[in-house]
Amino acid sequence: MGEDKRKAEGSPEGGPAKKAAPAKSVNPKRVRELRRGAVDGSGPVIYWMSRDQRVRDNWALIYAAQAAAQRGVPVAVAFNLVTEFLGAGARQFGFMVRALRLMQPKLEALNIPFFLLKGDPGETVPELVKATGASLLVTDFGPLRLGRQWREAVAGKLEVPFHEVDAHNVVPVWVASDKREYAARTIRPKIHSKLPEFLTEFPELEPQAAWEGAVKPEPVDWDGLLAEVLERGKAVPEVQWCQPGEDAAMEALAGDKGFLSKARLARYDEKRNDPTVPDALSGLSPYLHFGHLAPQRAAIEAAKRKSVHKASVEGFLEELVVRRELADNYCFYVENYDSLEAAYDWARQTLKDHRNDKREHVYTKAQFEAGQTHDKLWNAAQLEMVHAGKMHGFMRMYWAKKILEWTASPEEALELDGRDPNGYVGCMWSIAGIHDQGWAERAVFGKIRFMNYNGCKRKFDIEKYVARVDAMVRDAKAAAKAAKA
Ligand code: FO1
Repeated sequence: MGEDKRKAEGSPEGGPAKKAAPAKSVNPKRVRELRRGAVDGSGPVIYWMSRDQRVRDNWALIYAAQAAAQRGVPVAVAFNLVTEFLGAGARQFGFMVRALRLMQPKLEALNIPFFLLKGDPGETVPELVKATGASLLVTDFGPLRLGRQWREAVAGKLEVPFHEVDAHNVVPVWVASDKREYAARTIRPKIHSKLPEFLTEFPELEPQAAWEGAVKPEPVDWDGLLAEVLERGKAVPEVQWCQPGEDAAMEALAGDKGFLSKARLARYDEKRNDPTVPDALSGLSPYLHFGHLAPQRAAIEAAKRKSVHKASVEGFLEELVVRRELADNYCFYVENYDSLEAAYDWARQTLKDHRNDKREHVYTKAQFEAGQTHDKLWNAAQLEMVHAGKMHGFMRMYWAKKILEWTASPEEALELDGRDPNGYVGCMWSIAGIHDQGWAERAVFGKIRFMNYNGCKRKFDIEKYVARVDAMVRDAKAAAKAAKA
């Protein structure tokens, strides 16, 4: 999150390990047994990919490949496409399926067949394990409820061992801390102390033993599949500014115009809370969310530039590692992470005390969605989200705070979208004080930290931001019209 949060909690000292030593094998602390048992038999290993949709820098795939190599058996990757995922539509499914399509030949070049499954993973994954006679199922870890339910359903139907690998966090979530952490200041030293062990270079994947199983993947009709997913929630179309896949992700990180290029990294420290400077931010969120980029790769590459851009690199690593992993910690240890019940007592009490305060403005969900409030700054943030598929990090905080202010109840304000631990934590920080502290009491917000228009005005040029979004919306509409014609 933004500068305000950091100021409240003190700025990070130090940083991750300066030098990333290459790891030969996967640290066993990254792995948990979801279904126990000895791995035996000559069946292949299957990696059910879900959160970490990439070939390179993927501890779950490396683990599956190593387990296979130890016994001289082949390894395959399976991805299960669901019909519904937490309100995702054409924009998200399109991005994801396009990247899967780019990934398939990369896997095949390593002799790793790719199975695209469709439907309920609780059915399709155990069926594949059975049909291929697999001796081990591996998956990647994610803290969200839905993914956990999928894994539980799969584990309940298996007769072979099932291992989960945290391929997303630099320090595996269960190693970083064994409990819900109160705030960044409590998890930060725990993460930093474990970085020398975990922030290591990834080994490269070697070509695998040839797949000799009788069950071979069916060819994927990618065009058909894409057409199918683009029908979902098509009112929100795909975005053009962000190309899917792991190569595009590496380019966005370390390419000539990437985030770690000199000019951009130099801007990050001073300008990341100024929404009028769009490319001061990393722009890596979609790649991190879909696992096209390993946060650990981003951390390794950023750390290499620390001697030149110390403040920017430290600030980025704080967001990328400490804040991101705090979000996973929260969703992992808090059952009802998306409900007000997850707030601390002080926050619940203060919201209760102010439940009946008069709201100066109350908007419906439709008014919010269409960006039709009285506040041009808020509307611009909303329209940036709708048309560009992203919202500046600083504006996210303002956006969520105002929803708390302008809805009838905090429960209603929480009905925001989020398909990522970061999204849930962002909303819960803004509305329910998660990972924050109490502030001076005021109407509606109670002791929840307040943000207002005038505060933004002091920080950046609101007119410039609104004009930038207006121009972007005009371009996006013109492009959509041209695409239809
Ligand atoms: N993961 C899957 O394994 N299958 C899907 O069909 C799928 C769709 C999807 C759509 C939008 C989105 O934002 C993420 C999506 N994911 C999907 C990835 C998902 O974030 C992770 O699998 C989570 O870890 C599951 O809880």
